Amino acid sequence: MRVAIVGFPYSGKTTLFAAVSGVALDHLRPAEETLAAVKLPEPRLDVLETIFKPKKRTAATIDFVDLPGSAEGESEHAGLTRHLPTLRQSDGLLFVLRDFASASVPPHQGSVDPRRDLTQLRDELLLADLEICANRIEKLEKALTKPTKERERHKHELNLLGRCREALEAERPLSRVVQPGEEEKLLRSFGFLTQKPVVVVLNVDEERVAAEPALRDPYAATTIATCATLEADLLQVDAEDRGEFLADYGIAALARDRIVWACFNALEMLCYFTAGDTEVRAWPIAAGSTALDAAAKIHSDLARGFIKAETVAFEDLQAAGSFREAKAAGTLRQEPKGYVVKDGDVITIKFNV
Ligand SMILES: Nc1nc2c(ncn2[C@@H]2O[C@H](COP(=O)(O)OP(=O)(O)O)[C@@H](O)[C@H]2O)c(=O)[nH]1
Ligand SMILES: [Mg+2]
Repeated sequence: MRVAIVGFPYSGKTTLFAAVSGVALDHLRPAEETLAAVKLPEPRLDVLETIFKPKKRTAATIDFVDLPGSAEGESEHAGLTRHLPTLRQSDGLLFVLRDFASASVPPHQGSVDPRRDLTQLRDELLLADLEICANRIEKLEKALTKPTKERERHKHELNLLGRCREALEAERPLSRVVQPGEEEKLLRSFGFLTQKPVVVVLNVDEERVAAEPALRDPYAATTIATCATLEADLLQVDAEDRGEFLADYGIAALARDRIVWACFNALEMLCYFTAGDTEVRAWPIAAGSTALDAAAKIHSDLARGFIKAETVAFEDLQAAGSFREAKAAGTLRQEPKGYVVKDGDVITIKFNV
């Protein structure tokens, strides 16, 4: 799973990337595409650690990508266009909107206006999708003038893309048009940008970090206000001393965890766990996945020889204190291949190969 950070120059993308990834800013090269695997903050793993006392703890991760800004003399539009392939290959987008004043850092188009920037950013993505859509429609129409074996399939695709084009022309992102399942699968190879889930970060002045975001993107899963420089600075402060600083700004915690979780949730993922005395581990999986999918994620042998999934909800395991006690309490269930995994399930796959 990969989330790409998108925004206009000097909106604070690289600073936010540092705050989210924990990579110190002076180690970053803003001129290069940078990727970091960020651990999903997971208090439930702490509890599993106390129960199982394992040798190893493995958190789920999401990859975040920071893109370089426009090159010298290159327009913002051209700079963004250059990165479109990376964006298309990402599963989600994190928009950074500038909402801080700074005499030394020039804002996009000469003024701080996050609402305008959001519209412009969305327009760029809509246009990029429209271009791909139109090109493909043209090809399909041409193909349909000849009798081919794929005629029915092409007609179907043309119909869907026609709807997509209509939506894009009306400035509606494809996430609002495309049905999950078959349609979504058909369009996946295009890497449409407006089909991707979005989390918006409003990068505000330090003085306003405690306030509710002054703007909400109706098409985004979540909008979070934070101050990227403050986040990045405070991350470098020892956790014990951090509380005092946070209190000075009127906030209880860094926004970092919320941002990472917002991205994870926007991607429609959930976590199940495996637990034992060698390892406790969180496994990210797409919502709607089955016990068999969960087994396959761990190892192909587990899927091949799948017998059953011994499953207990995290809360029930916590209350019971062990698998044995959960079994005695009747909260440990035997689930078949087709069982739809729930967030927080602690699963032991029984298998035979
Ligand atoms: N005052 C203030 N400055 C910021 C904030 N976020 C980023 N900056 C500054 O804005 C400049 C551009 O930030 P950077 O993260 O490189 O932006 P990018 O071009 O979007 O990657 C840097 O000098 C940052 O220190 C913020 O929240 N408040
Ligand atoms: Mg940057």
